[in-house]
Order: sequence, then structure tokens, then C-alpha cells
Amino acid sequence: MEDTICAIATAPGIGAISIIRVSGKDALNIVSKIFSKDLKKVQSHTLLYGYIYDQDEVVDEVLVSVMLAPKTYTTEDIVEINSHGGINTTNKILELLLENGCRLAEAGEFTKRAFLNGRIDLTEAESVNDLINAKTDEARKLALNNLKGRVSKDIRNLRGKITDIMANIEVNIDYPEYEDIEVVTNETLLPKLEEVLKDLQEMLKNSYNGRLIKEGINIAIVGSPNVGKSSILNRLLDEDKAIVTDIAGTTRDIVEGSVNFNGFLLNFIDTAGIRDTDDVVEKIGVEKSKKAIDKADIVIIVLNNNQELSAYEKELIDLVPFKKRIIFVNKSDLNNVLTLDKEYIIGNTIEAKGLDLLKEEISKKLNLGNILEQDMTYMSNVRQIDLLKKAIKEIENAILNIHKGTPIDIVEIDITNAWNLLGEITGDTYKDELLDTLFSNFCIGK
Ligand SMILES: Nc1nc2c(ncn2[C@@H]2O[C@H](COP(=O)(O)OP(=O)(O)OP(=O)(O)O)[C@@H](O)[C@H]2O)c(=O)[nH]1
Ligand SMILES: [Mg+2]
Repeated sequence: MEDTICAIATAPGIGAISIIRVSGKDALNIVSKIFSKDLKKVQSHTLLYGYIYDQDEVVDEVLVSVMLAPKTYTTEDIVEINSHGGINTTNKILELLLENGCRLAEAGEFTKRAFLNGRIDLTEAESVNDLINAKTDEARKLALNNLKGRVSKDIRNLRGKITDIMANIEVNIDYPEYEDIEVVTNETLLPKLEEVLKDLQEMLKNSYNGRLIKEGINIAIVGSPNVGKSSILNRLLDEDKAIVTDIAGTTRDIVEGSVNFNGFLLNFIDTAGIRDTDDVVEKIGVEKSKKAIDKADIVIIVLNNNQELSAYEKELIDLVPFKKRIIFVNKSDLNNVLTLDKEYIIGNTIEAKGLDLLKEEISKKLNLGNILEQDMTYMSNVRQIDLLKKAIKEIENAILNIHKGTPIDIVEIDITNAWNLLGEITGDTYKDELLDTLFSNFCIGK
């Protein structure tokens, strides 16, 4: 935190402009050494025109912006050099900064400083990265909402409720003789904890929606060999991604591709046709297909209109819960042989029939329209969701202990654990290793 750090903040490669960012207490000093003007006398948030020098040689004609602490991204003095784009110029300026006392920033170090200096909390820091990586409009909006601290606010409110409960217990333990304090008994504690649990569970339910918005919807396309799974994938993606032949067992490995649909990313996963086989490679493929079913949000079971339902296919239909199952009867251009007493969509890939309906059905199954209409405050990252689940466990434990008649100071341990876990979500409590892993996923320069 004592060092002044620098990094190229724009993507490496050829471009009109590149930005080299400097942050720290020596930022003005160091850049002044290589810039044609003295930055130490300028006001905050000004833009200066001039030249970058290497001794007497002009390196580039640039615009330099000066932002003084504390109203900056890191809360430290920040200087940004807008140079001409291109690898050579940018690297040369970076070298000069390093020679003059800067240290090269680690991945995400600017944002890490913003966190350590107290300007943003961890959920906000994480949403900076989500914003950079957003693939759809909706993912961008979600990240932006979280960046404004919406998730943090919800977590802090909940933590506040738990603090009240803890304070109440403490007072009772410490001052049992006082008459004018509310006596905490298992009976008075229970409804309060149940309310907290309900809020936490609601948050967890919503976080599933957040994940769908952020990462997209994983849709496995499964079925017997040769029913047309890969042809469907290609049609949905509008490109020849997977190999299609009339040989059963063509697809051996998973083939994936995504399309944007009503603001959601649909990640289609074409799998190897499921059948009993002695072929080693195909066997592995079949195992992968089964795993894909487990991991998927939606499973499209493809059947052939021109074939009777096999025992395998019956099993497959029963294996996938109705909630995430869509049956697509393919090859509607051929004679109907199949009989089926389940709900299904019919179509074929030759004339591209039924595929729009298929996408609509995915949207309906997951209630996607509704997700977007709701208030977009969703926890969406694995770290946060994992902590939330652990906090729920602790509160459930506390409730269980109350039912068992466990002394209140023991129950308090579970409650305190939940309080700490929620604090880790926002970074009110954290471990250094967590910061290292978290920020290492960021770009250099962010
Ligand atoms: N008539 C007709 N043929 C189709 C249709 N869809 C696919 N096919 C044909 O069916 C054969 C198998 O298609 P694929 O898409 O490779 O089938 P798959 O389910 O991926 O097969 P595996 O990868 O072996 O499991 C190919 O010859 C396709 O041209 C369709 O709607 N109608
Ligand atoms: Mg295939």
C-alpha cells in the first residue's frame, strides 16, 4: 500500500488510445519526471496536454489526467496517461514509470486498494469484475446494481437484525438482575431467528436467478444416438459447430455454444448419444453426458419421431425431473412412429421447425421474464452464495438447539457464526488469502 503502482489499463494490442494508470502517494512526483509539465501544482480532476520524455527524446504526445486523493478510484492520488495506442509506445511509457520509482501493479490491485482504503466493500469490488466480464445487457445491469451496493445493503440489514438479537442475549447473560430489560427466552428468540432464516432463504433463492443472469443458462441436449442432437445445436447456434453424420455415435465429446435470447445467455451443451457401448472413447462421452444432465439448468431430451420409444429413452425421461425437462421430438418431416404420453415439442432441423418454440419453452420453464421484471438485487457469485448457505446452516442449528432446550449462551455461538459468515460476504471480516485469490481474477490495471 506504500508503493506507487502503475499498469496499462487498456487491452494490449493496436488501438487509437491506450491508458497507463498510476496510483499512490508518489504518482504526481513520478509522472512529473517524465512529462513536459509539473503535475504537483495542478488542481484535482484536470486534463493536461504535453509530451512524455525519455531524457531529451520525445516518446509520445499525450493527455494526462490528474485526480487527487481522496476522490479517486483507489482514494489515492491517481494519474492517467492517455497515450497513442500500440504496444511499443505504451510499453515504453510503462518502462519509464518503472525506472522512475513505480512498481508494476498486480492483477486487480487498484480495486484491492479501493477496498482496503474503505471506499468499496467486497461485493462491490467483485461486481467491478462482473461488469467487465458481462456478456449480456442483463448481466451488465445486475453487476452495476451490485456495484452500487445493493447486495451489501441487504446483507448489512440482515446483519443488523442479528446484531440486535445478539445484543439482547448478551444483556440478559451479563445483567440477569435488571428488571427493565426484555427477558430473552427460547420462546422470544425463536420468532426472531425464524424471520432472519426466512430472509436468508429468500436471498438464496434469488441468488439462483442471479447466477442465471450472470453466467447464463446451461442447457444439456441429450438422447439416443442419431436422433439429431448435434443438428439441433447447429440450428440453434446458426453455425456448423458440431459434426453431423448418419453414423450413430458421431458426437464423442461435449460440444458447447451460446446464443443471446431475450437478454439471457443460453449455453447449449451437445452430448454424446446415450447407449450401452464397448467403445472406450464413446463410453467416456456417455459418462460426460450423464454429468451434463446433473449440472444443467434445463435438459432437452431429443427423441426421433420416426422411431419407437426405447427402454433407455423411457428411463432417461424418468431420470430428469419435470421442472427442468423439455422433450423435443425431432424429425417431424419423417413418418410418425413414436407414441408418447408426455408433454413435448415437435419439429425438425431440416426446415428448422419447432426451434423457436423450444427457446420459448426454456424461458417459460425458468420463468425468465419474471426474473427481469423483479428488482435486480441478486447475489450471483459462488463465493457469496457459499457463505450465505453456511450462514443459513448456522441459523438452522440455532433454531434446532432452541427446540432441544439448549442453554442460550450455546445458541448464541451459532448466531455469532452466522453473523461472521455474512460479514465475510461484504468483507467486513476477511482473511488475506481471500483477497489474494479474489483479486487475482481481475485484469492488470483494474
Ligand atoms: N429427416 C431428418 N433427419 C435429420 C433431422 N435432424 C437430423 N437429421 C439427420 O439425422 C442424422 C443424425 O444427426 P446428428 O445431429 O448427428 O444426431 P446426433 O443425435 O447428434 O447423433 P450422435 O452424435 O451420434 O449421438 C444425420 O444424418 C442428420 O442429417 C431431421 O429433423 N429430419
Ligand atoms: Mg451428435
